[in-house]
Amino acid sequence: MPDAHIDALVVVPTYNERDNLPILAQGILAHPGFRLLVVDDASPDGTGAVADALARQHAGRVHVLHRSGPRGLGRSYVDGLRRALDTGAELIFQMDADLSHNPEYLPAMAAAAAEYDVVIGSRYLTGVSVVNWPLHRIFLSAFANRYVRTVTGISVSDCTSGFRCWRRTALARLPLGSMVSNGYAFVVEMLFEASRRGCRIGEVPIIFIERRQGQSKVSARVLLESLIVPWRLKFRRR
Ligand SMILES: Nc1nc2c(ncn2[C@@H]2O[C@H](COP(=O)(O)OP(=O)(O)OP(=O)(O)O)[C@@H](O)[C@H]2O)c(=O)[nH]1
Ligand SMILES: [Mg+2]
Repeated sequence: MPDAHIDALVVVPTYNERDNLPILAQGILAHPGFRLLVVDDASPDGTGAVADALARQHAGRVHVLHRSGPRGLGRSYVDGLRRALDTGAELIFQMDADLSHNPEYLPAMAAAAAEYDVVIGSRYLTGVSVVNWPLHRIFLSAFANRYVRTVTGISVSDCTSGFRCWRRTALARLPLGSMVSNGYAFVVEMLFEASRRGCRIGEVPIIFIERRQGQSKVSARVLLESLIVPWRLKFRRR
């Protein structure tokens, strides 16, 4: 049964996701008690204007944060999560805009947050649940997870998943002002900080679908950062 008392805000960073965003928004807003915060990095394809139109159409349920200056997934999350905490939402979600993360999982993740401080939408809880990934991509992701777990000691089956639900109290304890990752490694850094603060980390199985439209933004630079950040975390002072 859907919980009528859910107060959740889903933070979605976007860069060139014009065609995906309206579909995602519809899926999120289908759940009572869920709001959406789009964090757009001045996308050249006009995603920001699409987000503004959604905000007008769904006043009070869709919000937009327009960023300027250096772009980045980590930077966008810092700004978006801070704004989310300011709104007073009880549950704060992170998810990708490219339809890889199905909004149908939102209620199950919210329900699990009754027992955990952070709930991860996990691809590796029951084998490997990814659709449309070539074999080399599966190996790369499996390697990345093992690498991060080994170096940092985080004991979660999917520590690189960007689909998460935070209790606001847990999120508020993270040092958002002193994170070192600008790109993709940011999700790992968040989990590391949560883990060493004693947050209870839960996982809910999801099936991950590879993006069908729009372009990946994974660059060599962001990949390199993902290799280095786990070591920085390991040797970071308490
Ligand atoms: N605001 C903002 N969002 C970004 C940036 N880079 C990526 N994103 C968003 O972050 C999410 C994940 O990016 P993707 O390009 O899908 O990365 P990925 O899922 O690892 O790669 P794919 O397999 O190609 O989908 C998407 O919603 C992107 O639009 C950025 O620099 N700024
Ligand atoms: Mg993606």
